[in-house]
Amino acid sequence: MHKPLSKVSQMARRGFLGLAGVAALSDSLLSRKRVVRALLAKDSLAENTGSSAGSSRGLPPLKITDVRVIVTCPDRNYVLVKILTSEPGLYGVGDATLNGRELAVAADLEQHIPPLLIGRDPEEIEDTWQYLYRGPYWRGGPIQMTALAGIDLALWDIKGKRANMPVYQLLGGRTRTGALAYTHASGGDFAEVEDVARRAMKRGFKCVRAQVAIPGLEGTYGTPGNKTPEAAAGRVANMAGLPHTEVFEPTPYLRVVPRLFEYLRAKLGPEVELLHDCHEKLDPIQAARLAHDLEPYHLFFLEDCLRPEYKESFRLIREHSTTPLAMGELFNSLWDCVPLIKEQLIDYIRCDLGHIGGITAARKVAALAELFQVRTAWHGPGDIGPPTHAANVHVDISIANFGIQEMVFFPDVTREVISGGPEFKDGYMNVSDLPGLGCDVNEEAAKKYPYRRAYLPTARRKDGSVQDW
Ligand code: CS2
Ligand code: MG
Repeated sequence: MHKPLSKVSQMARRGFLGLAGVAALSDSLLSRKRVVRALLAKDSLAENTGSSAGSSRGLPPLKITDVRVIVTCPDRNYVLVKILTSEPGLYGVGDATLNGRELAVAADLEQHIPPLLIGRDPEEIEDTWQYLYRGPYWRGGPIQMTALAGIDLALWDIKGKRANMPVYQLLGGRTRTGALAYTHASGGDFAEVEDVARRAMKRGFKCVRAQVAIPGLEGTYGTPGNKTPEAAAGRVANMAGLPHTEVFEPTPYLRVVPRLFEYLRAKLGPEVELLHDCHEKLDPIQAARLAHDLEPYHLFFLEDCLRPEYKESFRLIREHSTTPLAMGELFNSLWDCVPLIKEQLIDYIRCDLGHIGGITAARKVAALAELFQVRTAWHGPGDIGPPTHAANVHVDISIANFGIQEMVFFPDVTREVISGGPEFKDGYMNVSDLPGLGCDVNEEAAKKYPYRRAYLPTARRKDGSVQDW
């Protein structure tokens, strides 16, 4: 039976419990303070070191005050990020467009990322990159890396504006007067490809990527659909915001493509640089055969012969051909690039800055590639926005191992919403000397063009089985 305590010991116990309570309370307060301090630490590493990037130039510490996501569809869907700061009028613009999954990236940028960024010092780009890449624990993948890329581009834009320098100057300054560019020449037949290529050459292009429709196959990547009922059905599917399915068979493709380049070399001569995108369609031995059969036509590079999951199989292509190889637009992580670069199984790394984590990631890929004499050929199609194209060129003109830059011309309706971006002249691309990336977004204009659901095409073999598009 429990002996009742004397008055004194009851008071002593109450005192002790009180003390213990206070200690616990202060302890939890302490730990809570510690938590809050840790949380606040996100404010900026700088504050903890007493030197922020700004303070060294007598500027007040800078904080991110808002992350705005703009989803718009002038000619096609784009997802843009605008990071606002505590300095009135100072903001950064980034691009986070992932074709066919735009809203998934927008949700990440609207729901999950802002609470992690607001209050941080936007000048701490590398720390923010590491925090957003490793912080979520679940890392990588096209959705997160596209969202991270959008943030990264906007932060480099802010740093350039605050330093009153174009981003390429922050990256070490110019290594070249411009970035050699290539554009697309696609056609329903050889003559049409020749015609489009000639027009591009007249426009100043020294390098042209050639893609041709394969007779008997409904829709081949990179070519205008032909006039068959299936093609019409495909266009209807698109209008309904559903993926259109093309049909692909390797045999006719492997027969026709070498003949296309034989034809183009005969018509266009030896000077023009020619490229081709296999678009991840072939099995290893088919890719080895194609690379071998294309050797006589001296391609600048043959792109994405294999699916990104099969890096090992590039060895087989190397064993059978000296055609230069490019790979990488489907890579979402720096680490995806390592084996192909380290073993020099490719000659051009073709990452998409918009899907691998932005400028911070790209300059690391470029640095690794330089060590193994692999050159860059960043992805530059029409379904990533002008800010990513600008970032491509800022990196291109500030690295030693630049190779070539894919480019497209954006229609006026897109330029109404997203201004700036790299310019093309006499075969080369360049960026302006405006501070930052040199792009801006017109939010009012963006509102005029609401998002429209759309998908990339898919592909199947004639036996109905799934094939890479
Ligand atoms: C292509 C792209 O330009 C290229 O190299 O691979 O156009 C690609 O098909 C699209 O970006 C897919 O979204
Ligand atoms: Mg490609």
